[in-house]
Amino acid sequence: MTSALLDSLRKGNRLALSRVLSQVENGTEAGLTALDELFLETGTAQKIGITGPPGSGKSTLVNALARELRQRQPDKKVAIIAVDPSSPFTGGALLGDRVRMLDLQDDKQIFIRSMASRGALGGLAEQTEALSQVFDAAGYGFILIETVGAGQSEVDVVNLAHTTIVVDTPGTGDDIQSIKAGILEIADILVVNKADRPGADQSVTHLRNMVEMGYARSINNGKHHLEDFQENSEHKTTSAHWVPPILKTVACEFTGIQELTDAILTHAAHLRQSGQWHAKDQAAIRANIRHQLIAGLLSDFNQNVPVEMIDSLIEQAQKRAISPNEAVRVLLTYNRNNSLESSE
Ligand SMILES: Nc1nc2c(ncn2[C@@H]2O[C@H](COP(=O)(O)OP(=O)(O)OP(=O)(O)O)[C@@H](O)[C@H]2O)c(=O)[nH]1
Ligand SMILES: [Mg+2]
Repeated sequence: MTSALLDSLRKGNRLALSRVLSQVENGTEAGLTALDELFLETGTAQKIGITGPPGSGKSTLVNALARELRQRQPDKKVAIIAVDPSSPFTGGALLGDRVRMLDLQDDKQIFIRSMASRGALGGLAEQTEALSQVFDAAGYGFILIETVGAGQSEVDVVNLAHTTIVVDTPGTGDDIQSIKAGILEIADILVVNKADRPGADQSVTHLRNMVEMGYARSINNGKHHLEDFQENSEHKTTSAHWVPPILKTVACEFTGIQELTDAILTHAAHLRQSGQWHAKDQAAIRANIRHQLIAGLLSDFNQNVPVEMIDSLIEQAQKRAISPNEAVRVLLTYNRNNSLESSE
């Protein structure tokens, strides 16, 4: 039955796709089996992460990009994943101001999916990756992933992308520095959206200075981004030869969208030519396995070891009756013995 569903998905049936996405998101047996099968058919889609502060116009941009990408490459389908951990409702329906992307619904080669839950596969990043795999196997050539740039989990989400777009707006003031400190490093393309507002050019200049400073710093440290990437395969970084372009857009008026699309396609070509497409792909798979393994081990541990035992050992260490090391050794030994017993 599942394989009939998957065949239907492969043939482009949207209902089948929707059902498989739900199965995967809910972590059902059927969903996990589907992923096992579908993963083998992935590896062609360009995953594009769009992150930035709340209300900066990410959805509007994604909306415009989806349209432009469809026009440029009509043979490719476009998937949109809106990662919204704060709201259980589609596209944050609680906020009336938000763009709901309804005007994309007439194009049957565009598929929009919201994702609010962490799901069975671990964190948001793993969940996003799982949905991406389904879209990739279903023949979607572009996968746009929108996430609010707020914390580490969002950074993890965009780390899975081939191309990361960081969106900002004019006049965010001095705090721009702190917002951008971590997030600039993951940007392949920087966008100053709402460029119809005053201060857009200053924001561009500011961002350019910061990008150049960051680039200089990475060279002064004797490290190129590429080396960072190889050293720490879990972290996606921009390449040694890719300097992130900084673009102005007015997403709601479709201004600057062509240039942004150019940058996205150029970045993909750059990744392929430099071998980084492959490297990123391999690194993402490694990271995915590691994260799931850690989550799985932790879950096994929590099943094997009573929480009272953990609490009691913590308490003893807090009283300095035993060392933290010893507490951990006792717990790991207990876990090991217990899992041996249960598997016998
Ligand atoms: N003036 C102006 N308004 C814009 C522009 N782009 C988007 N907006 C408006 O900004 C508001 C927020 O846009 P969204 O696309 O929902 O922003 P978002 O970043 O997706 O918001 P969250 O998902 O809630 O973080 C909407 O009212 C948009 O119409 C722009 O370029 N200029
Ligand atoms: Mg949005």
